[in-house]
Amino acid sequence: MTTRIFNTPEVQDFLRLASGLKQDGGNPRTKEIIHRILSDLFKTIEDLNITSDEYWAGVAYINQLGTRSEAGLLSPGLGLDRYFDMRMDAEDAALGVTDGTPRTIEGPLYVAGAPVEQGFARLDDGSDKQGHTLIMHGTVYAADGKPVSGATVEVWHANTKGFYSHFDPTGEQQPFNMRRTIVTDADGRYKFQSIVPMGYGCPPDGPTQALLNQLGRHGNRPAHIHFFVTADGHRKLTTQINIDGDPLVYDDFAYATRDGLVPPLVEQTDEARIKEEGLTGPFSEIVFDIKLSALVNGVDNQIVDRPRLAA
Ligand code: MBD
Ligand code: FE
Repeated sequence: MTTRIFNTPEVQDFLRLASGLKQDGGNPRTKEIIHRILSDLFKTIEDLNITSDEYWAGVAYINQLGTRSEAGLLSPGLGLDRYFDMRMDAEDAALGVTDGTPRTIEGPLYVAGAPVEQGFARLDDGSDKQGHTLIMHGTVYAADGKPVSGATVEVWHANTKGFYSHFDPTGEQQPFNMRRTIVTDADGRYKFQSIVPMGYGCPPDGPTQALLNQLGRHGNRPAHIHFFVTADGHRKLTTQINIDGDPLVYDDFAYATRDGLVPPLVEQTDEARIKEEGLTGPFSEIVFDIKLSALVNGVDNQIVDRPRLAA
């Protein structure tokens, strides 16, 4: 079928009608966005000759995404989260903001309300018997290069099955396992003990993985640790570090790997070092300093407000 109707006055008028643009009331921004997306969709249907069967499969797919709460998972999988980061990076470049630890995506698995600790925290509760001890620490620096005392370092990561507390399909983890908020000490330092996480995989029977399969793509992330870092006078940093050596470090389905975010993972076997940390056996160590960026004209011009789980 080669019928082309998209550019007719009738269809263009219909798009304005369906988007509420022909009447008062409602929200002008919503109307603008819906008009654009609906127009692009109508045009796509015409250009690609989308069949009714394909269209209704898509409608059912959206329902499945909702039922499984996977919209926030498909989003990074299709690179949209990364695209928002690219746009913020470009905005920074245009403003001449170049310093600071690189941002990377938040992902869908943050939970607000983790226990707050001063300077040091133990993140895991010892229940993951496959876990290899991890010690990670560093200094949070201000935009002027000075250490920041009292900065807030929120950390969250997965266990050795790649599962996060509050989202663990096995139900095995206690609330806030491997989630803490650490306040930097007088010298701007944070430190935690946990276990080395393993990579995350999309639920194999879920709609995100189903679409990735259609694209011939995998749905796995390299092992990583998430951070939000906040301090007075600075923009909130959203970032992650990858566990060096993970085979997927440069093959992340969520495209979150960035230069500067793959610190070395050093295996410590020296008895004195083990004792110094109060441990009983070898451990992995990551040293990672964080540099924040200053507010822009007194405000955090890139703060992201999104619905987040709070427990
Ligand atoms: C994750 O742990 C994650 O960080 C992202 C971005 C997507 C899925 C799972
Ligand atoms: Fe994650």
